Amino acid sequence: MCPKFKGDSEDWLDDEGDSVSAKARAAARKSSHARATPLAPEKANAVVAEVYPNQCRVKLLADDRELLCAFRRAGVLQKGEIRERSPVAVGDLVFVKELGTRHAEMDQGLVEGVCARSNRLYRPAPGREGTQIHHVIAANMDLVVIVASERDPDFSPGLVDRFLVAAQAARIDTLICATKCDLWSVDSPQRLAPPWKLYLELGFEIAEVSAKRGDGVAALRERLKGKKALFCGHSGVGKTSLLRALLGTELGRVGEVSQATGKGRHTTTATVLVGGPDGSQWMDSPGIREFGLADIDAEKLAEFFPELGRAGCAKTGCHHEGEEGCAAAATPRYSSFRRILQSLRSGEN
Ligand SMILES: Nc1nc2c(ncn2[C@@H]2O[C@H](COP(=O)(O)OP(=O)(O)O)[C@@H](O)[C@H]2O)c(=O)[nH]1
Ligand SMILES: [Mg+2]
Ligand SMILES: [Zn+2]
Repeated sequence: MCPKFKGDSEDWLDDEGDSVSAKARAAARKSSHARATPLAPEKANAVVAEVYPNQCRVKLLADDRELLCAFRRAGVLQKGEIRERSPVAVGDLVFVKELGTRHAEMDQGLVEGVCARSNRLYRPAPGREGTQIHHVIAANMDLVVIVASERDPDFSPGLVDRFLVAAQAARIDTLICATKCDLWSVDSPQRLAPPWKLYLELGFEIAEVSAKRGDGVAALRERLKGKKALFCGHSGVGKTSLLRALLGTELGRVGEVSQATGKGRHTTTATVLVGGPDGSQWMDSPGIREFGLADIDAEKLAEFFPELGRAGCAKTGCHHEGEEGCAAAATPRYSSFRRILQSLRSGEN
């Protein structure tokens, strides 16, 4: 038996054919939603490495072998009010069956079930007919590596704070990676300079690296060993270069596999699990502008900015929202806080 590998639709549910009425499709979707039950994580035999329309590439946990898989509908549809754009996301643990056939130079398989996740990060995306769907960037992470450069491109504090809030809200550890340190002036100890000084003082972990010169790469490799880590940040900050430096030559394979399936484009527009030593699962992502913060209650946002509370006005019941005499207004991340708060209130997320 060979799975049907279908076209280029962005939405895997779009493949149901025009002859079926919209009503019937909706009913089918509803009933299949009700059927799906996530598997226990110990049932997994593979991890999702890359997602294409209607299929995905997985790595078998036993021997790292890769399979190109289609989805068994009943096995992958998940419960939930907001649909996800794909039936699986990179980092998902899955149970797959090998089919004993080959396509585009890869052995084929079928995803029969998806395991319950420990966490996920997603981006809200527009669905059909004005609905909202979730585009899951990655699932099951131990660590979010927030990659940022001081210049080329310039440091973007708002983006780093957004990533920090989203990861902390999803209860995932964070590491800020200060890249391109070869561009810093040799004479000044830049580690203690802004913007890094601020984050160090707030208690965040910072790794200083240069993919180009190799500074900090061995220490970072050690820190990330065995971890499921998502690399994220503004495009151009050096995520892919850093992963290449951490992995040596292994990263070259990513593009090749994608070309084989005719989906080369996707390596730059979606997350890819690139592997790593000793069972590490390192994931490269495209330049993500934001993670979904929709699950965060606006009233609770200040918890992710503990320095606001420490500024001295909280005792008086101040919400740090522009009140007269608010001491928190002088803290460095105050404008980030206000901007994120505003976007939560306006429902932009
Ligand atoms: N000077 C310097 N340039 C770097 C370094 N790392 C990456 N770059 C350059 O920054 C640009 C963007 O790198 P890339 O890895 O594609 O960034 P990504 O978009 O975050 O994946 C490329 O031109 C790289 O050569 C570094 O450590 N030092
Ligand atoms: Mg990149
Ligand atoms: Zn205040």
